[in-house]
Amino acid sequence: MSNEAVAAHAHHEDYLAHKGFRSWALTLDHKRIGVMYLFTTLFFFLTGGVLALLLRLKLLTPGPALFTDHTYNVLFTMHGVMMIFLFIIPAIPSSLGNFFIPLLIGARDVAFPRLNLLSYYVFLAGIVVTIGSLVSPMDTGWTFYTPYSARTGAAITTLTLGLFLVGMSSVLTGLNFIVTIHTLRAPGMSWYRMPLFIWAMYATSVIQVLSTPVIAITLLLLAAERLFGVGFFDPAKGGDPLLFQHFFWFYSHPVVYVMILPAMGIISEVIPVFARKPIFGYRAIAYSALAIAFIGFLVWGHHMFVSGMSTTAGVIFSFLTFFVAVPTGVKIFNWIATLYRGSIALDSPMLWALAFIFLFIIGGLTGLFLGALAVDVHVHDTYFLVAHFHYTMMGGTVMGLFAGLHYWYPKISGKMLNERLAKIAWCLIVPGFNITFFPMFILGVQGMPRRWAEYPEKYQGLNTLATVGSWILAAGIIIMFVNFWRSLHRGATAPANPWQGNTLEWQISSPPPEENFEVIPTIHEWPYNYGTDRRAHDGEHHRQA
Ligand code: HEM
Ligand SMILES: [Cu+2]
Repeated sequence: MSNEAVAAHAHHEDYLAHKGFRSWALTLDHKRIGVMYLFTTLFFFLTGGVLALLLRLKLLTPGPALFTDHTYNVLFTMHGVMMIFLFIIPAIPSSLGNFFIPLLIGARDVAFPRLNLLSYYVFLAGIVVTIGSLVSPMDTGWTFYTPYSARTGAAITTLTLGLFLVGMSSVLTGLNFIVTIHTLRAPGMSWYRMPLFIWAMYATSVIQVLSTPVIAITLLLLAAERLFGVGFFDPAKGGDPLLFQHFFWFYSHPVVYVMILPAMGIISEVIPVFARKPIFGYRAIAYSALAIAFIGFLVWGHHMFVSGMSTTAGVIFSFLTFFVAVPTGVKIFNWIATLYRGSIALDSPMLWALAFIFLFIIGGLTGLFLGALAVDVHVHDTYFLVAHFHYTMMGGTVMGLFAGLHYWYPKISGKMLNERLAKIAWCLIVPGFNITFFPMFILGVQGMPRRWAEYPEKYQGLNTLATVGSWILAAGIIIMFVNFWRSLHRGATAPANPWQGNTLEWQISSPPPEENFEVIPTIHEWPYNYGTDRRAHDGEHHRQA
């Protein structure tokens, strides 16, 4: 479009202006599709959370209570399946990624808007089929290990089809993002001028595209085994159960980085804005995302130390696992170096970013314990693992998501959140989280196995503490969602740039216009020049960027 044509189009409305079901259901606007993903994934966060509270309620006391052991198995499986496949894997990429990738690179939409909408409907179809498998609910845990999963009467075949569709949606979205980032960056936005959230989403998309087909095929093989009795994994039929675990973790380990990298991307955006300092070590942060994505493909065997894999393989996987810690440590070091001597504003997005750093350090370091072959043999399948993955997934990814939601809420909704409510929620969630999950490290070292519906008396104290913690955590989450909801109607009108950010999304109105940019901006510098006079230092920026 010529500039005049854009100007003629200039009085366009914001992207929320059109109302009505059809305008949403048939939209090709990446922002609306992002919002639809946001509602869908947050719905499963809350539903999975209710299941978690039920699990914890049952574990309040050691003996039989509330429901049967089989029901407990079904509940933790559903909790895991919902949290992993329907919430945490898609949450940040498909909602905030969809909404913000085009805005941050100065594009009017993603490369393939129709494919984007299709991805959403494939995701929905996958959800419907997955939930449909509840007619005969699965009790295998979210990892569906064979041979049990090949034999159980639960509706595993239905579930595999559902997750196959969810995975397909994820591949389509990943492809769309990769092409978008390659082809639609605004003029002047070289790779080293891209915001770090884009680098993170790029690395994430690569993992999604390369690893998801592996789980898709694994699920198909499992379905074929159940439907036609082919012996891939069941030793009774000549199959190999270890093969299933190799396939499963070849996907599922890289996927933990699909969960965490986007959150790290958000943290890299929030910290420089609220510390008013240029991000420290931009290139190191950017490359470490790619390094994490790459090394992530080499370490799947650390989930299988006690599976009967050879000792040599165990030692090699253990050794390689420690390499992932290096780029992760680089990122954490750089965030802390950015904070150092910054002029720090403790607005809610920053509070969530700090919670992320604190909790993720605990999650990451305990991951090294688990990666050490000898230690893992002791704590394998105990509550130590449960504590570790909740610290990384909830303490890491979910806190990163909360940081992103508080940071970008004004842009998405056009309204400001209530800061007081946001802080009250933070003051409940962060301690509540620690009270819930820290005792589990101790329980694990003491030897309490995971997935037990009942436990010996000696574990009661810490279990009761954890359950009480889950109530505090839940109270905080309810307050946070009340804030999200209330601010939609009652929040103050958001200015274009409430946090004085330099990235492109803040240079347009809140909520953004339908076409994002009236004129596609030309980029002259990287977006992290905080605390300096932008124009006076222009020459320097060019060298930095
Ligand atoms: C309110 C917060 C939460 C509480 C109280 C909670 C509690 C629990 C409990 C009691 C279990 C069963 C542990 C076992 O016996 O192995 C569990 C398992 C699990 N949780 Fe959570 N959880 C919460 C949030 C999350 C989140 C946010 C995620 C990921 C995004 C998550 C992912 C998982 C997974 C993957 C399992 C393993 C399920 C399985 O063993 O098949 N949880 N959780
Ligand atoms: Cu792993």
